[in-house]
This record gives sequence, C-alpha cells and structure tokens, in this order.
Amino acid sequence: MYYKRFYLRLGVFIRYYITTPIYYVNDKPHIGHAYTTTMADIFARWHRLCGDEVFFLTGTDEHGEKIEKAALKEGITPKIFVDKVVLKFTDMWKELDISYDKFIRTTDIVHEETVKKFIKMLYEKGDIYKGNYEGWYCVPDETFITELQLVEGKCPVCGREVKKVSEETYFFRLSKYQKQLLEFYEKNQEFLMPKTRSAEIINRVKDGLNDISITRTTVKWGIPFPIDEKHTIYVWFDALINYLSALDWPDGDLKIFWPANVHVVGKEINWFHTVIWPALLFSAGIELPKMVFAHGWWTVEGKKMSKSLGNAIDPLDIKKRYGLDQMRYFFVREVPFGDDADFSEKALIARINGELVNDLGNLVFRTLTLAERFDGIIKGTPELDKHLDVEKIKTLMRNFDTFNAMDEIWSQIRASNKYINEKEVWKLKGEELSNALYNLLESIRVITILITPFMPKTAEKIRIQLGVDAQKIDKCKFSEYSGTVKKGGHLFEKINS
Ligand code: ME8
Repeated sequence: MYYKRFYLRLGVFIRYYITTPIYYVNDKPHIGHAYTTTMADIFARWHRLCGDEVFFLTGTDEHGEKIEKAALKEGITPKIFVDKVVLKFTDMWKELDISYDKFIRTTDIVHEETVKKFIKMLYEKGDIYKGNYEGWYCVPDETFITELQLVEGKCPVCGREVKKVSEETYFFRLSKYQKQLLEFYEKNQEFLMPKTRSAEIINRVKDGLNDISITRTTVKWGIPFPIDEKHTIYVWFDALINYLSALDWPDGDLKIFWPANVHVVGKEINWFHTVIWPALLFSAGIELPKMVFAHGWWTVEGKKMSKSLGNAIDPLDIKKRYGLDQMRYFFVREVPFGDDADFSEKALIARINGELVNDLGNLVFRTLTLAERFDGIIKGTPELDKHLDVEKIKTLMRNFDTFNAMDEIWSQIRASNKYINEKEVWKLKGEELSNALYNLLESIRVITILITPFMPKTAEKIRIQLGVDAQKIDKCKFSEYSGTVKKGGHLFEKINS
C-alpha cells in the first residue's frame, strides 16, 4: 500500500474515488440500498480492472431525530441501537460481496472531529449566523420543508406527515452561493449527471436559495455544535462531510483521493449533493467533486417500497432464491442507470432464463463440452473477434452507461453462440475443429474479463473451467489460447416459474 501511495503522488496510477450515500441505520437495508451499493461496486471493480487506483467508500449515517426516535422505541440508547443496526449493513455488504475500501460511520471519533473542524472554518468565514427556524420538518427524510414546498400538507419527497418546528438555530448562508453554483454547473457540464436530472436542479437554484438551518436544539443525538453546545449539528450537515473525513481530511495520506470522481446517490438526495454540499465546499475553500450521479428509484410490482406497505424486498432473500450474480445482472439490465425501475420477480426470472441460462450459460457449457472431448492442440486464427469493440465498452462505462456496455458484451456472447450454430461446430473435425474451439475459448476468455466487475463469482467459475487466471482489461485481445479446460456444471440454473 505504501509504495502505491508514493506512485500515486507521482501520478503513475489514475486515482478513482467513488462513494455511495451513507445509509440511515434505523432499519435493515432493502433492495434500493443494495442497488446503489452494487452499482457503485460495479464501477469500483471496473476501474480496478482498468488498472486504476480505486478508493470505494460506503458507510452509515447514525445521528439525527429519526435514529433517536427508533432507539427510544426499542428502549435503548441511540449508541447501543446504532451499534446493533450497523451490523445489518456490514453483514449485508459481506453477503453481497461489496468490495468497499472503507466503511465509515458518522459516530466514528475521527468523523466527529472533522465535522467540528469543518464547521469552525465556515463560522470563521462568516457564513454561519444565529436565528430562529419556523417551518416544517420531515423526520423520515430528516429534511426542513417550507410552507410553499408542502404537497397537500405532506412531505413533497416521501408524501409522509411533517411536523411543525419552531426553534433557535444557526443558519448557513446558502443564498450567498447561488451565482457561484450556477457558474460552476455551466463550466462543469459533467457535474450534474445524468443530464436528464440537471435542468431541475439548475432551475431550482435559479429560482433563488434560502439560507439553511444547520443546528438543532430539540435533538440530542448529534455532534455537539462547537460554537454553542446547546445545539447539535443537523444530521445532513454532519453526513455530507463523511466524504472528506473518510480520507482523514485535512491531514491524512488518503486525502490525495480528493476530489471524489463521483458520488453515486438516489435522485431524492440529489439536491443535498449538488447544491448544499458544493456550497459548503465553496465556503470552506475546498475543491468540488467531479460528478454527482443521481440514479432513479425502484418500485416493487409498480408500488412504492415502504415499511407500512410491507413490500420492501430483502436482497438476501433474492440472493438465496436466485443467486447473487443473477441479481447484479438484473440491476444492470433491467434499466439504464439513472432511470426509475420496477422490481418484479417475473422480470428477474425472464432475464435469468433468457440471457443467463440460454446465452451465457449455454455458450460456456457447449464450448467446454466440445473442448474437453477434443484430443489435440487447440490453436487457430482469430475470426470471432471482428465486432468486439472493447474501446466502445470502455467509453460506455466512462459515461456510466452500464446498460449498453452490458449489451455490447452480450452481442459478443450472441455472436459466439451463432458461430457454434452456423459452423455446426459439433460436426467439425481436426484443424477446423481446433480453429473453432480456439475462437470460442478466446471469446469466452475475453467475455469473462469484461463481465468480471458485473458478475465476479460467475467470472471466477468460468476462469476455473477455462484454466486461466484473472486478467486485466489489456488482455481483451485474442491471443494464443493457453489454458487447460476442465468443464464444470451449468453456470446458471433455469428457474421454473
Ligand atoms: O438518505 N430505489 O439515507 P437512506 C433506489 N442518510 N434506491 C433507493 C431506494 C429505492 N426505492 N430506496 C433507497 C439517506 N435507495 C442519507 C444519505 S449521504 C451523505 C446521506 C437508496 O438510508 C438510494 O441510494 O434514506 C437513496 O439515495 C439512499 O438509498 C437513501 O438512503
């Protein structure tokens, strides 16, 4: 690790810092949390495959009124409560094979100290002042809401009840940063992603910004506000700073990963990440992240996922019944990254039976069956690599277009199956058979490299059958086939619906 840091400073490796939101620990994670974290995991793994130095951060948001209430309901202290619930997240990410480099908790001492340092900088700059907050508050979303934003008296984001709040508070001068924000969006066209969501943010900023409340007096479960300890720091202010404190900002070695390449978030918290967070960074004089990617929301069989409806999908249940890579594949293929989507088991089964069993599973099974039977040296001339465009896949991944990147990989899988059928490979003999097997095995080897970030376990299974080691993206060219095949069972099981 240390020699790598040395080379990092020299700029030999490309650094890639990717984050997920830090999730509230009021309840166990569901499919929505698993989606964001899995997608971020895919990008982290993709960049490692490309040889980049990756820092992938996830974690938990542990302060605030919502957690305070959840703990009270269980009759335990918030600290005991969060220490218990956080395990549901760390256990889940272990089960889902999430390759994070660091897991941050906002109750970590280092984080709390960083938040205090950060807030003092803003105070000294004159961007924090005392006043009174009169308005509404949505506890489940931990969000202040103005009278104008209410929709039929309810929270405009989640539609739940809001409560009236009237308390002394410290404000942050968000209004001061309107012009700077608009200029920043204009100059940095890649910051607001996907493009389909940028107009909404820009228009809201153009409409004008109100200063925001950043402390609470009625919530005890928070970081003490260093300027006035009667107040605790508003949970969102505390939470956003995790992206810096995870790097031991301002003095730690890891700070070389800043600015983050991308914060991956759900669309409902886009505002916090693309307006409030940048303004806080402007105030502190810190460089802004390069991109915030706000993806869409999953519904379940057409309905919003919620505790009260009892329809939240447990990722562990999906893993158990259908398999982990099957779920990861579904996340990528069911919807372009960024759009809203609907989770239905029928759709999941259709993808497993169609694309995984019939396309990829069959290709590997048929090829390996023929290759194992073949008694001779497998060699030939590349001909099945004609339409494989790795550069195109790289570009698609740079643009967060996992959907079309996967489609490109799949066209190679389909072309390989077509090759078997058209050449009737099972009828070939001698050199012709050797050549066909060479092309198919090389095609599968390259496909395996490319699917590794998406379906790591499946890739590992195929590599064992091919007798090859894990390889990086630069090995995606047909070369000499140098493995020893050892056919295994079917990669995927067909699901009877
Ligand atoms: O907002 N579809 O935490 P949170 C897709 N602590 N994604 C979903 C989803 C759904 N139905 N439901 C949840 C918070 N998510 C704050 C974040 S960051 C500094 C602080 C995912 O536990 C999605 O990524 O409410 C969403 O943004 C996040 O979970 C919200 O998690």
